[in-house]
Amino acid sequence: MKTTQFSSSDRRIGALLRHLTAGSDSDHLSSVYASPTSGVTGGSVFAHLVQAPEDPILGVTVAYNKDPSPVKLNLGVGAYRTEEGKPLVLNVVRKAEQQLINDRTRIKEYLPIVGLVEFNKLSAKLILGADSPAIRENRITTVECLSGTGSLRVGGEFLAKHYHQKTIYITQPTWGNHPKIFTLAGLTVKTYRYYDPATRGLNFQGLLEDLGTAPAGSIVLLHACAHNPTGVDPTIQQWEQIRQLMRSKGLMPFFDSAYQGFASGSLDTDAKPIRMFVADGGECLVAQSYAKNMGLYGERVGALSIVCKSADVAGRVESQLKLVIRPMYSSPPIHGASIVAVILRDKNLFNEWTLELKAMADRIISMRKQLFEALRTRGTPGDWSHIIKQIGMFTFTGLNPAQVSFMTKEYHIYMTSDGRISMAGLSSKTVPHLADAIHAVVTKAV
Ligand code: PLA
Repeated sequence: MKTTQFSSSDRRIGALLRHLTAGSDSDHLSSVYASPTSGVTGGSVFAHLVQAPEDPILGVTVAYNKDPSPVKLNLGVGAYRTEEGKPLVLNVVRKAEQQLINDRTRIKEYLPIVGLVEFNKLSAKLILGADSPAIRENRITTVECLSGTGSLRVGGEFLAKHYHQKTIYITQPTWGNHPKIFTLAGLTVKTYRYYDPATRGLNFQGLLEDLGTAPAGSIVLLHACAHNPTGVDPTIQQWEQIRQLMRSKGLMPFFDSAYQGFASGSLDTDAKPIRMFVADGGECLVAQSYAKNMGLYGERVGALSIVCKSADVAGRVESQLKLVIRPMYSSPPIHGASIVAVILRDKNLFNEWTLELKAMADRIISMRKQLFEALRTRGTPGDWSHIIKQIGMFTFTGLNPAQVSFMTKEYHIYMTSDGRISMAGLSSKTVPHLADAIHAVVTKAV
């Protein structure tokens, strides 16, 4: 056991205390204050901690914010920006918030553990379709969670506690937070082949082989659309083959739907792969996020749905989900879910939302075309057609970490070190700057 050493400053503080508390039991007090665990005078009990690295994605914004350059450009985090480079609050969101503010009957009581019940119902309908057999047969449970991340974490912990297989297969590569979320949830994380750097497309053969050899019952994480970071999605025919293979081996699908509407501009088209799996009557999990498609990033609003075989099972699953949620954060926040519910329940607002969503998706697609054209005009060596072929928020450029770091240093362009750029962060004004940087870096052979 370590003995307590009194430093000279400890002694000085002890003397001061004796002076201030003259006549009381000051010796007792001074020893309490000098205790190494008190944190007042001794060394910190956290002194052994090393400085943790910044998050590979969110840390890009930290570095960007420190850069004083007027031409700096943040293409790191997947956050939508307007042509003026500004964050966007959707018009329908403003209208919904106004409605909420005008309603004087609204209160701020705790939500139930499962969140806002109307939001949950509407979210299930949005992702599975209004005519979904699972909804009709009442064999689905949906709980409001803290955006996509929270939904994945709650789903992961639920599976770790109650599902017979503890291994989850994630795509290689994937969103950097996936392995951390599922490992901390108590699952074992393995990868399956997904992206082929040579073709900058899907390694479909590798995917089928890896899922084909995964132990029966394993959990498989599937990006519903707009795969992050590659922007490469299977075709509908390929999804059908994946579905057949997974169902034949009893693999459990866990969909991450963080970009519904952002890939094609249509909410229904982007949800198709999920609906194919639900239509076959099998079970699956779906994590939904409203961060991107409603621009509700900071509201942290999302949902976890578990499609079961019967209403009876779904009810018991929900009871167990509550046991996962209650000690984690007790119950979810009310504001974001209320905004979503107002928009999804009102036909006019819903239609207006789909138009705004389509406009965001179209702007991203137009950025792809502009960047591709800008590189072509510059005669930049290499095949850049993947910029227009890839889908969703990101382009996986193929630039290596040294090239990325050159572009950051010389051009003040910030992106993740794997060469992923957020197309949603670009505008017509900034495309030439990015194209100049890419041209320079590939012709300089960094
Ligand atoms: N799943 C995928 C595939 C994602 O890309 C993201 C966000 C999430 C889930 C979680 O989003 P949410 O919790 O905010 O709903 N990915 C971002 C942001 C956009 C991030 O890293 O947190 C990204 O830049 O990759």
